[in-house]
Amino acid sequence: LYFYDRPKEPVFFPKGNNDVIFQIPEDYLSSRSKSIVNELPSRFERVKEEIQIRKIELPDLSEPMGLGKRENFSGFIPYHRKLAARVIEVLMGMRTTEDLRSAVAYCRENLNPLLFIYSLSVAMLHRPDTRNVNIPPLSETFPDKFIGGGLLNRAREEANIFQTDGTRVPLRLPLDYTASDVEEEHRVAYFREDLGINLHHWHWHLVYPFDGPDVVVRKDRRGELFYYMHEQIVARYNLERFCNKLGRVKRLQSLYEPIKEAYFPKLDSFVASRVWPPRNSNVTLSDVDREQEQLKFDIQDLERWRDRMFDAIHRGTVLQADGQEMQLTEAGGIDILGNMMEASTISVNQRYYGNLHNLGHVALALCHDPDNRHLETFGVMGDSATAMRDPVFYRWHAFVDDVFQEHKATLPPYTLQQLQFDNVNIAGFSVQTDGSKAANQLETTYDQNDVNLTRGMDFTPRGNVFARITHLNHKPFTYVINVNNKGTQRIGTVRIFMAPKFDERGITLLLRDQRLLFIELDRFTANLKSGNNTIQRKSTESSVTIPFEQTFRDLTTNRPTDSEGLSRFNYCGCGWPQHMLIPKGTPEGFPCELFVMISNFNDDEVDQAADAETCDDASSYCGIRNKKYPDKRAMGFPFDRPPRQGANTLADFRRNLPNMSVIDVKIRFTPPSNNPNIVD
Ligand code: CUO
Repeated sequence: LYFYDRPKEPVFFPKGNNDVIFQIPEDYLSSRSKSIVNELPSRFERVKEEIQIRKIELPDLSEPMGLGKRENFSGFIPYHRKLAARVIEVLMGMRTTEDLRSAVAYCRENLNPLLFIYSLSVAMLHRPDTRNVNIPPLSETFPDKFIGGGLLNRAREEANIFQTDGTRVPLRLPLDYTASDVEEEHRVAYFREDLGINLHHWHWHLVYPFDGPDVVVRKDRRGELFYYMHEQIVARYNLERFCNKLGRVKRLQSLYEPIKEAYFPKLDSFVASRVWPPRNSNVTLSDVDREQEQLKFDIQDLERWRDRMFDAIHRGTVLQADGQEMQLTEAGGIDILGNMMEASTISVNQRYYGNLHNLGHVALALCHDPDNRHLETFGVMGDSATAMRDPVFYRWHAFVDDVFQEHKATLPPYTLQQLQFDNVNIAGFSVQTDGSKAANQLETTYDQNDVNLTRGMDFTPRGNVFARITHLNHKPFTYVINVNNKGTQRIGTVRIFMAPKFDERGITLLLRDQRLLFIELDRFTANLKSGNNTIQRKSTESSVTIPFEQTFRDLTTNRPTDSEGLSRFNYCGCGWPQHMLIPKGTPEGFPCELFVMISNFNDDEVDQAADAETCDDASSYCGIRNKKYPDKRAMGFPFDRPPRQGANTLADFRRNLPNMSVIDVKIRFTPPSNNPNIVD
């Protein structure tokens, strides 16, 4: 984990607050390091621990070393992906942990720091000897990707200011710093720029990298999860938009039209030593031709790939590289399309179906300098850690989702038989916010919490520096579900979703549209004994989210560990942040419908070895580490397909299905002015 500390510095600099140093073989050092390593006696003064790095025979890494240390790195760029895949392959191939440590020391010293951290993280997540080690959140390693508004410069300037108890005053990051309210898109900036949401997205793409050895890329239903996780992001964004009197996000349909939405990220980039480039209003996309990143493609290529995907969807088959057709089946079609769209290296026929989603990110990220004439690097859309900040991310993913929905519309609607659970009736359903008198009311507000910047930045004198972040949050709540089981004891899967009741004009939503706005809140199994059952489930237990503490506290260093230094808890970094589970709502109470369904676990169960290695805090959007996705049904079931004939509304949909229930809920937002805990 010390390798994650201040990744821009030479590897032999002191690490952590304990001033640990690595003793590195001379041969591993870059020429720059060799010239200074012996001239820095001060680095030894405070040293408490030395870690010896053994020299080993290393495979050739000259290709990845070709990416300059001060250049930018993007997983969306095929050339960069190839470089990372090579590093991942080398790190995955190290036979022992000691060899791995040696290879990592070499890489850390000689590779571009962004490429290094990305590749190291993917390898750590996938190697049997390191996958239970919690990698530090990227916000600590590279706070510059998450915290803007000049706060990091202030942190440096104020590093000498201490309070009487010896700690530093946390630096407040204002909630509003990227635009003014003249820009209506800014109303949902609290969502787009949320630290936890961006960390989730970065982590998701680490768990599901585009390229690398098979064990890293080839995962159960990864294409489907690419579709589902991003579909949920768009749905969640639309809910936030409704709460802020904005219409649904418009898909980026025509790639030649000016893009109305501008974005000025105001993030400083430590590595490229410049700010992230902004995008003005009404910019159009251009063909990309940049030698630096070995990028050359036309906007027309994107359109051609899109048309070919639509063609495959309408024909129901895809063309494989060998010319054979492959069926887009009811169960597996979406997975094929997800891999094809993304595109990962397991795409069925990348030569023909191309690299639509990734290169869309790249075209958008480089629209300010498509031929590199200004020597500018890419914008936030080019990095999975920053892409969700930009309004155009959602327009692009609304387009991507539209392609998937075209496929979903070709599938037969679920029949009553597929939706029912014999003799299981939901007799009562409610939700109760802790400490609130009102029933079926969810309560949100802004909160403040701290993020430690010390791992990513060097401060003199030493000691923690915190950024105080203002973010949306909700009060914990509990679902109460009364279930009457007229049959024998059985197991059910409880599925909880929420959607707005009305559209942006205040008209009751038809299920055809509402189904695309349902956000998953939880999914869990429940034992149903014969007779009456009361199920109580807390919001903090959600299968969608990771615990709050994971976003805002440095768990990797403050957590009890076993004798090998491994975490005793099974937190996994991937997961929607708990504090963003519930949309913002409105002061008067934003009306939603809360839906619960219990399906027969016999139909949902997935065959898999019940070994101890799980990391399933947030399996709904992230799957389970090294295991199959834990639910056999299509992701998003029962709303992933258009409803059956005649089921125009949610009420029609659940008619004759007593294993479902719907209640009206309100999301009430308390503005920060009424919250004494918030200081701006
Ligand atoms: Cu996650 Cu477009 O895939 O960003």
